[in-house]
Amino acid sequence: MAKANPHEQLSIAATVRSRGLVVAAVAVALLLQRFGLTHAAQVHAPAMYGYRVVNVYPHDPRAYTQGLIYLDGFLFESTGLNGRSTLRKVKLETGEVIRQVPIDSAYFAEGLTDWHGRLVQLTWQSHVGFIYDMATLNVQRTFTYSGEGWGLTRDRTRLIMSDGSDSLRFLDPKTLRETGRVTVRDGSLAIKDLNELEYVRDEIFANIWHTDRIARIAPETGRVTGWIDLRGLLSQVYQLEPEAVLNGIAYDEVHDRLFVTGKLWPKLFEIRLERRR
Ligand SMILES: [Ca+2]
Repeated sequence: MAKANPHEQLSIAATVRSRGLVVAAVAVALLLQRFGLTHAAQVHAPAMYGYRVVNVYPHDPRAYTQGLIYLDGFLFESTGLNGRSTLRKVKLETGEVIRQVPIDSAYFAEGLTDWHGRLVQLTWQSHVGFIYDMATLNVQRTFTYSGEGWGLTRDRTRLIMSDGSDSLRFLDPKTLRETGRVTVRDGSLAIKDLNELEYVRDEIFANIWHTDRIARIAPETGRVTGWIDLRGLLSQVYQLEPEAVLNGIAYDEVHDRLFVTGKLWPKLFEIRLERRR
């Protein structure tokens, strides 16, 4: 083996030190970049949720569910299709329809929510909504709005409405006039086809039409904070009809129970969300 002279040894040592510094600098840069990206991803990426079934209840398989809420032991449900649209009061445990109001075949009923002893119901393309007395289910009055009516829910001061687009509108509960709107985004991606809605502990839950997914949305910004994946909830045997899709979310605020069903589904599920990431 040839022995390197002192100059060569110094040169080799300098090269090694120099390469070492470059490698260290690159490593630090990569780490910083990776940490930065990961940190950014953690801040912006929605959380993912699966589910666990807690209870299963009967649901009328002829009910083309377009609006669903829970209040004091009962579900209130709005069903769609022209000539088959209804407003109904349903006993949760048995699925028994306690009271039902048929809706003129000119209308295709859609979203439903409650407001201080009243029920508010949208229609799809008629630009007309109905307000009912919750105790009797008698119509008290109607109101109008522009565009299509899809889902409806409320927070403590406003009604919140979807119209099939990527927007959620806020309505004054007394005048039914629009007071503002947000656009729903997952990162930079617009989320359209927002359908049945439910306000759940300071978030808006929205069924995405023709999917088994529910978006969790921050009301003030429209940002999607989480996705709930409900695939496999109902056997596909019951979903041969292409429109028999997930569409119905109701929340029991008193007992923290979350219910979901779909159009023409024979079952209604109480579920618990399970965080995946
Ligand atoms: Ca609902």
